[in-house]
Parts: sequence; C-alpha cells; structure tokens
Amino acid sequence: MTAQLYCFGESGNAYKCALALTLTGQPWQARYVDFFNGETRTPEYRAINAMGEVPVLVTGDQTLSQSGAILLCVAEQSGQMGGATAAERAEILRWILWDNHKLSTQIGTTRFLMNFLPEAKRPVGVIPFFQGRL
Ligand SMILES: N[C@@H](CCC(=O)N[C@@H](CS)C(=O)NCC(=O)O)C(=O)O
Repeated sequence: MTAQLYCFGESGNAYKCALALTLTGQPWQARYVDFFNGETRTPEYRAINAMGEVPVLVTGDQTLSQSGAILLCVAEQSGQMGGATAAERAEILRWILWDNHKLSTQIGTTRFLMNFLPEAKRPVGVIPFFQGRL
C-alpha cells in the first residue's frame, strides 16, 4: 500500500519522515502542502491534522501526525530501524524525544525566522537567543 506524506520541501520534520520511508524501502508519495500560503490553517487541513502541522502520514485508514510518531510507525511497519532490544528501543525513543523538544524545534524556528519571515517582521532578540540555545 502506498503511503501519502503531507509535506513541503522546506520542512525538516517532513524530511525526516521522507528519509525514513525511503531508507526502509516503503512505497510512499508526497502530497504537497502549500504551507507558505496558509494551507495548514484551513478547516480542510485541520480536519486531517487538528494540530495544523506538517508532516502527516496517511497509510490505509491510519492518519498520523508528529514526525517522531511517524518515525516509530515506519520502523514498526518496515521491521527496520526500530531497535532489536528493549534497551535499543528506549535509546531510539530518547533521541526522538530530545530531537523534538530541543533540536528540531529550535532549529526549525530559527531557520524560519532567519530565512522565511520578511526582515521587517523578525522579532528583535529572538534569533540570537535561539542561536545561543543551539
Ligand atoms: N513536533 C512536530 C512539529 C511539526 C512542525 O512544527 N511542522 C512545521 C513545518 S516543519 C509546521 O507545520 N508548522 C506549522 C505551525 O507552526 O503553524 C513534528 O515533529 O512533526
């Protein structure tokens, strides 16, 4: 069954999922989300993901958001990259949680502010703060 990944090229969170799908040899296709023109804020998109975020993976009758949950699901479905022991699975989860809380969130926000938000709208002080954290 070919999974559909709701994504757009600039999304690092979608990239992680696309990479895992590709490396594990899962059949998938991209469903482009027009993030920069506000698609994730539409009622139609919120019906797919109430959190209003990309990525979303649709496989059969399962619709799943959150890149970390998608990575675990791809590992489960493919039987690859999920860890062979309870200790390995805990180690994988530990890194996924850390990435979501500390790394991807702060890199993504910094990247967005520096590259995609018009200069005049960039909040003073926020970019250096995030850079310091990173
Ligand atoms: N924790 C989420 C973060 C997803 C996320 O922030 N996605 C961005 C695009 S990379 C987004 O859709 N943001 C919409 C918004 O913040 O309004 C995940 O890992 O999937």
